[in-house]
Amino acid sequence: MGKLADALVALDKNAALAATQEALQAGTDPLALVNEARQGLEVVGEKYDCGEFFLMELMRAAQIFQSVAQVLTPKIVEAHGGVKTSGKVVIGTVAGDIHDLGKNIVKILMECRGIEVIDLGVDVKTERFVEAVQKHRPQVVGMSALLTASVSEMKKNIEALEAAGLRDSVKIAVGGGIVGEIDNSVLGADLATVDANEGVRQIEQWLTA
Ligand code: B12
Repeated sequence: MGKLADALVALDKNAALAATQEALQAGTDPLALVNEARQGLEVVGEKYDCGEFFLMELMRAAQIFQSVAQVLTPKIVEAHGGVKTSGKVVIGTVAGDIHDLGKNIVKILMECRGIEVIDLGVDVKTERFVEAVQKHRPQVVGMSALLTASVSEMKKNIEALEAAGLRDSVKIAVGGGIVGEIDNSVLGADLATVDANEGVRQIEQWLTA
């Protein structure tokens, strides 16, 4: 792991910000730093899982990530904002799940490339996804999920879109930690990824096809 990931695991905000600045000055792509920070948070999660860290530490790590993301946001816009794609995406973290750090990065990345993003926030119930698709008529629906329990919510949302006759009008992209641990054929999404850049590249292809 790099210095940024190490600093996150050490819950050291100053070291995380210093490592971020140092890497940016050395020309590192800001999205590579998001990935590195994500790796650090995975270790934080493992420490929480095995009882070495508690909720307090999880929250501290999330705060540090947010401070780092504040520094990275303008750099992401600078480095990845060149292309202008038109289209609309509805995105949200599924019901019962309040993790949004990853979703917010995906949102920034889409917005800086000209995509209109309707962000439903966190803990988004199935009906709200369906209503938003009916109201805004997006080409793409994005769902973020990090909890094991969220897998069934994603499935439920896709089935509800199908039942409402809306499934064929949208492409569905799912992301977030738990997505890396499941077989997408269970969900039937058009794309499942834990890489924001890959996700947004595919979404752009859909929007320009
Ligand atoms: C930070 C964190 C928190 C923070 C969240 C702050 C916030 N505003 O999001 C806080 C402290 C609030 C929190 C709370 C909880 N957490 Co938590 N948390 C984490 C942690 C450490 C990091 C998650 C994270 O933000 N990663 C960084 C981001 C950038 O990564 P990402 O979300 O994967 O996003 C990237 C990609 O996936 C992709 N992406 C994301 N979304 C989308 C969407 C689309 C469409 C696309 C294309 C791509 C995409 O792009 C992003 C950038 O590359 C994880 C550990 C882990 N392994 O993930 C645990 C973890 C997810 N949490 C866990 C748990 C258990 C909880 C709590 C239940 C704890 C508790 N007892 O209260 C609560 C849940 C509350 C709830 N109802 O949701 C468990 C989940 C276990 C499970 N499998 O169910 C984990 C895995 C920790 C662990 N190992 O035990 N948590």
